[in-house]
Amino acid sequence: MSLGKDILQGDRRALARALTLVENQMPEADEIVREVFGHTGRAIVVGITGAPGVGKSTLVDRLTGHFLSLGRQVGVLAVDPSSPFSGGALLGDRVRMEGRGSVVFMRSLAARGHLGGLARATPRAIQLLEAAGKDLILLETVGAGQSEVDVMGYADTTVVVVVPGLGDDVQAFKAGILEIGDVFVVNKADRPGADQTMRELRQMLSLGPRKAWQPPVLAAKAQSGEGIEEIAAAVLQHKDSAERNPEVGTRHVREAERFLRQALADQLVAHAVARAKAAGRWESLVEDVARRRKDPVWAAKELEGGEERE
Ligand SMILES: Nc1nc2c(ncn2[C@@H]2O[C@H](COP(=O)(O)OP(=O)(O)OP(=O)(O)O)[C@@H](O)[C@H]2O)c(=O)[nH]1
Ligand SMILES: [Mg+2]
Repeated sequence: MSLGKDILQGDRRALARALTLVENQMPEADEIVREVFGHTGRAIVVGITGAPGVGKSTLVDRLTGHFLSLGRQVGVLAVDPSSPFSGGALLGDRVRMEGRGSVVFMRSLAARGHLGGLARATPRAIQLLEAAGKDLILLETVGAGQSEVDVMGYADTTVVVVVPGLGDDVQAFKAGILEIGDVFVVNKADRPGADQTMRELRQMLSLGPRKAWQPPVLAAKAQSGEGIEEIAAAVLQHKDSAERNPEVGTRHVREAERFLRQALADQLVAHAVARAKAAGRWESLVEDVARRRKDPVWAAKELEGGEERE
C-alpha cells in the first residue's frame, strides 16, 4: 500500500509519516502529494498570525472546540518560520477527541533546511490534512516578517491577532500585516486599553483602499472563550464573500500559478545543476563565486547559455 492511499483512507500514522517527509522535503513526498492532490483544495484554511505571545494558540484551541461543535473535521498546523527545530517534539502529533467525536490533528512545522523550505512544506502539509478528511484547517504562525506573510498566502482567511497597546505591534504593521488581515482580533480584551486599540486599528484600516470586504475588528478574551463565536462567524463570512466576489478571489487561483512556478523552478534548477555537474563545471563555478571572481547572476547566465566565457 502507498502512503497516499492510506492517508485517503484515514490512516493517522500514514498522515504523520507523510507530514514528516514533506517537512524534510524528502523526494518521496512528491509521490505522496501526487497521489492525494486530486482530493485536496476543498477545506477552509484559516491563518492565525500575530506577534509572539498575543494568544494565538489559545485562540486556535478555542476555535478548534467551536468548529468541532459545528461538526467540522479540524486540523491544526503550527508553522514557525523562526525555528530550525521541528515542534514535533514539543507539540507532537497531538490528537484528541472532542465535540461529536471528531478527531483533531495537530502538528507543527519548522523551517528545516534551506530558506523557502516552509513555503514549500506548508501547502503540502495542508494538502495532506485535506486528503485525510479535514475540512477546516487552522494554521498558526508566529512573528512579524515576510515569512509569515508568505505562509498566510496559503490561507483562505487570515486572522491577525493583536493585544491592547498597538505601539508594540508597529513592527508587524510595517511588515504589511495590515494588508493581509481579513479579520482583526484584539485579544486579551480583559486588559486595559482594548477599546482604544480597536479604535486605532479601525482608523488605520479606514486609511487603506476600499475593498469589497471590509475587515472587521473584534474583541476577544481567548483565555475565557469570549468572542470566539464572533470570530468564527466572521471567518466563515469572509470565506463566503471571497467565493461570491471575483475581485477578492480565492486562494486556489492564486495558488495554482505559485505551485506551478515553484514546481517548474525546482525541476529546472535540479536539471541545470545535474547537467553542470556532469559537464564538470559545477565545482569550478561555485569556487569562482566563492572567491568573488564571478557574481552568481553572471555565473548562472553562463551556465544557462551553456557556454564557457572567460
Ligand atoms: N489576560 C489574558 N491572557 C491571555 C488571553 N489569551 C491568552 N492569554 C495568555 O497569553 C499567554 C500566551 O498565549 P499563547 O496562546 O501561548 O500565545 P501565542 O500567540 O500562541 O504565543 P506564541 O506561539 O509563543 O507566539 C498565555 O499565558 C495565555 O494564557 C486573554 O484573553 N487574556
Ligand atoms: Mg502559539
